[in-house]
Amino acid sequence: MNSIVYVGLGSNLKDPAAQLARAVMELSRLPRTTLLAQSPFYASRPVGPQDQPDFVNGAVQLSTGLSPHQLLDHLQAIEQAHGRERLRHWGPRTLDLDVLLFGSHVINDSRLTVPHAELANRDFALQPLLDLNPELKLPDGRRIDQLRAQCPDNQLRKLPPMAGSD
Ligand code: A4P
Ligand code: MG
Repeated sequence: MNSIVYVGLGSNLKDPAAQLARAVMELSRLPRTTLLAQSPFYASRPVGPQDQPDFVNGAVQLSTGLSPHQLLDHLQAIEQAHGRERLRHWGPRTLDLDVLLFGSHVINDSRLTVPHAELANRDFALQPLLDLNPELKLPDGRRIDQLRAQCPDNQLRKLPPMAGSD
């Protein structure tokens, strides 16, 4: 049976909005997966080291028959194809793809923490989730809109839709 999954996208190098737009297309082509919806993109101040460019962030809602770890393998392959190098924790990156929510699964193993460990602290992840589903909740019942109201402010700015996207 398929699961409804939310994947967060982030980039702050090499034309970030274009990196995200390309990644959305690549996610829509994953095996056993359908792209259900795409959030607007937001510019945001970096969380972590400040000596790096602002980020562009967004999220997608997928329906997938992949397992969480199969999905992570695909996300990491897409990151690699975008020239991602793991240089510095929370440092600049051409593309970061995070599993924010995977149905109502709770996962804590060496490769995956789901819901994403920092989700509740990040407006640039919570706001796109709200855009996709205003009723969304964490597996423990906490509402995404309430977490959004309480989390630190990273000066989100909604970007205009990219030419050619809908
Ligand atoms: N991993 C564990 N759980 C997950 C998950 N739910 N989704 C593991 C994806 N991966 C998950 O990730 C390291 C490992 O996390 C992976 O090998 C996977 O097995 P990484 O992306 O290679 O490494 P990282 O940069 O050291 O850490 P991480 O945790 O991905 O960084 P974050 O938390 O994504 O933060 N500021 C703004 N405004 N916008 C941003 O998008 N992003 C970061 C990066 C920092 N500041 C930011 C933003
Ligand atoms: Mg990551």
